[in-house]
Formats: sequence, structure tokens, C-alpha cells
Amino acid sequence: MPRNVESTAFSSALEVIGGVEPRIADAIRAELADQRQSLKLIASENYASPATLLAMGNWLSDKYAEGTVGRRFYAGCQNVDTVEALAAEHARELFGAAHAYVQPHSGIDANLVAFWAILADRVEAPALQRAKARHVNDLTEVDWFALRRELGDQRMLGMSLDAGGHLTHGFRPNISGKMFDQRSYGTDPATGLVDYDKVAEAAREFRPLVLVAGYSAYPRKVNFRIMREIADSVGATFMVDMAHFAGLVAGKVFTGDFDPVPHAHIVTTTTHKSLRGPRGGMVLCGPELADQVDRGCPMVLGGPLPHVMAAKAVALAEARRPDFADYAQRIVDNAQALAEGLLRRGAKLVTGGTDNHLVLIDVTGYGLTGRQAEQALLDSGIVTNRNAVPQDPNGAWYTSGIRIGTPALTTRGLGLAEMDATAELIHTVLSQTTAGTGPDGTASKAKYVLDPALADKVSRQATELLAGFPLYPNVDLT
Ligand code: DSN
Repeated sequence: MPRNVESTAFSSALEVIGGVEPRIADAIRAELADQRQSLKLIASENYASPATLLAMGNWLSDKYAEGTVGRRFYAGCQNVDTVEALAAEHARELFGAAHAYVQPHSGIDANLVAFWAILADRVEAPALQRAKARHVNDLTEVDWFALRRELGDQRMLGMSLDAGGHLTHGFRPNISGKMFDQRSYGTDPATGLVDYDKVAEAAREFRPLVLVAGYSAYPRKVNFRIMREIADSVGATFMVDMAHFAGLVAGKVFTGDFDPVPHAHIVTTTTHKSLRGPRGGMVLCGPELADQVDRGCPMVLGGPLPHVMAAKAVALAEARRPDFADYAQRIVDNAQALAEGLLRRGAKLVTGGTDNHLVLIDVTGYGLTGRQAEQALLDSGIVTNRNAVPQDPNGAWYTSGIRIGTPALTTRGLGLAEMDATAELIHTVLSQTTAGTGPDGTASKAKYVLDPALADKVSRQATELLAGFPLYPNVDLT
């Protein structure tokens, strides 16, 4: 392969890094090799473009820039201002949002910014009201202990974890579970789908301050118009965490009732999943919440990462191109082909299929736990993650599900035929894996039996499947 500009850029960077700590340069090379040879079906991962990756590796990283554009706590932020303003402009244009805040370092951070903005907007806490009335840096003078007492137990209603909701939507292992008194809505046990009448009933009983929609393992669309009506009926602020499906919104696959931006008061997202940007987060909102959202740093965030905001700007610019819409549609077409291929071979799928980027296999149909299935697939060169299914009998650690998603393989160029071949590989492994036993002969939720020769064979088939779709084809590090 001729050395081109991308090869030169990455090879030169690795040479410079290797001159200081060769083991790090080696780990970076090894990561590319691993990514190139594995069938990556983790629904929350993707492959960012070379331009996005390169935007992160530079001296923008050296700058402190707490505050917002044109209003910083440090001097010399003119270039960071340019970067942040461009990223926010691309985000507003792409999603049709009035306001975009591009500083959050992750999805959890974006959600924390949104929660504090909602509390500041809605709760009559004198300590917070005093801060709201003043300049952003007065937040450092807030009496945080008084504020915590004044906020009291505010309520949040979000999707339950086993139905596909996310930890940051008020669950105990996350700070949101300490900030809010949380109640969940699940899915219909017969169909696996959100039952909007039940959500409305839960909202009427619980009277939440915040109604959250959004998921990390629900394989269907959510009707955000109906959810907003439910929120309005009880005076709740409606927040959507679109981290998983932001790329489908950006690519106009989710429109109308299924586009959260026109319906929610506030929308959060990560930038690295189906949106295919750098690892990070973002908040979109209307003018009413914009001032509160912009207080994210120093309210709950450390200093912004200018190099990552630069990469967000690059990725968002890419997502505004017409070919991104084609990519987003192919993500869903591929997920549906994968689901159909699995169903045809006898797999049991939560909700019976998908209309987004992910498929949730209920592996109890193969007599396995999620943990056994995840490891057997990994032995066979197929990278997935275990995930709870609704009312999961095996709990959140072992689980009964395998979540698979198509954003990464779609970036790589795989299409409908390859999805069917992938379904065949997954089904082959799962149907030929059996649950193992512990040392005392009792059934184990972790141990499993899979013929290593079969695992090797599937691994080779996975590599052959990928061979026609080189990852980062213009990057040659040899
Ligand atoms: N870790 C992400 C996922 O895999 O869905 C969500 O936080």
C-alpha cells in the first residue's frame, strides 16, 4: 500500500511517541491491529475518522479554558474560543437545537450538567437562586451543604435498567441515584415494548420533577412526542439521553415523533457512539435552560478539553455531510438484517427484532447466561457485551442477554450479506456452547464448554469476513 498522508501522519506520531516511551507506541499499534481483526459488535463503539483522531493529538490539549466562549477564567483562550464556538455551531445546525454545550467529557458528565441545570431552573433553593442571580464564577461561593439540604428529595422517573435504561438515570451506583428519589418505568412483559399508558400512570402517581427517556439496550424507537405529553401532564421537565442513537438523529433516520430535539426540554448525548466522534459528551437545550447548562464548568465539570472539542467539531462537520445520512440508514438496515438472520436461525430476541442500531439476544434460548455467551463469542473472535434482559433471572452481573450493534461494522463497510454471515457465526457459537459446572459439579453461571477447534474456525471465518473491509485503509504503519 503506498504511503499516503494519513500513513505519514500516524507513523510520524508513533515515531515521536516511541522515542519517549516505546511501550506506549507499541500499545497504540497493537490496538489498531486488534481492532482490524475483530468483529466488533459492541453497540456503543465505533471507529472515528482519521481527521477526528488527529484533531485530538496536539497542543490544544495544553490550554486551560474554564468558563464559556468569550468569558474565560484564563487568558489567551482565543483559539479555544474558535474551537468551542465551531463545535457548538455544528451541533446546533446538525440537530436543529437552539443551544449546544460541547464541554462535557462524557455522557455521565453531560447528564450531570443537565440534572443540575434542571434543579437550578426548577427548585426554589435560596442558595442556588442566589448563585443564579450572579455571575457564573459566584457558583464557587455557593454553600453546597445548604444547597443539598434545600434541594430535598427531588424525583426522577426513568427507564429501568433491565428494560434498557442507563445507570445515570437515577440508579444507585451513580450519583444521580443519590441526587434523586428515582422510580422506573419498564416495558410490557409480553412485547418488550414501552407501554406509554403505564408510563403515564407511573408519572401521575409519582409526580417526578424530571422524566427521562433514552436507553442503552432497548432495541426500538421511543415516541418522544408522547413522552413530552406525559411530562407536561404532570409538570415534569422532559430530558432525553440520546447517547446511543444520536447518529440516527443526526442522519435523519429518527425524525418527527422519534427525534428528541423538538420534543425534549433538554437532550444529552455522548459523541463517540453512533455519532462516530471523539470520546465525549454534549448537551442541547432551548434558551430557557441555556444559562444554567453553560455553568456546567465549574459547577460539575473540570476544565474543558479543547483538543476533544476540536475533534467534536470535526466529527460534527462530518455528520453534516450528506453521506452521513446514508451511513445512519445503513446502520439500521444492517441491524435489521442481523436480527432477521438470527431469528431465522432460531435465536430469541428481546422485542422480536430492532428498529435502531442494536439487537438484544436472550441467550437463555441457548441455555446460557450472558456471561457464558459473551466469553464464548470472544473466544471465537466476536466482540460483544453481556447485558440484562427485562426481568432478568440472572441479575446484572451474569445477565441473560448479549447486546450487539452495527455502528462500527457499518463504518467499516459491511452490508446486508455480511450481516447474515455474522448471524450465522454468532448462532454457530451460541448453539454449540454449553453451560459448564463448578468444581463441586453444580451448574455455573460463568463456566462454559466450547470446542476450541470450533472457536478457532469461527475466528478464522470472522477474519475472512472482515478481509474485504479494511479498517483505516489509508493507514499503513509498516
Ligand atoms: N457504556 C455505554 C454503553 O456501552 O452503552 C453506556 O454508558
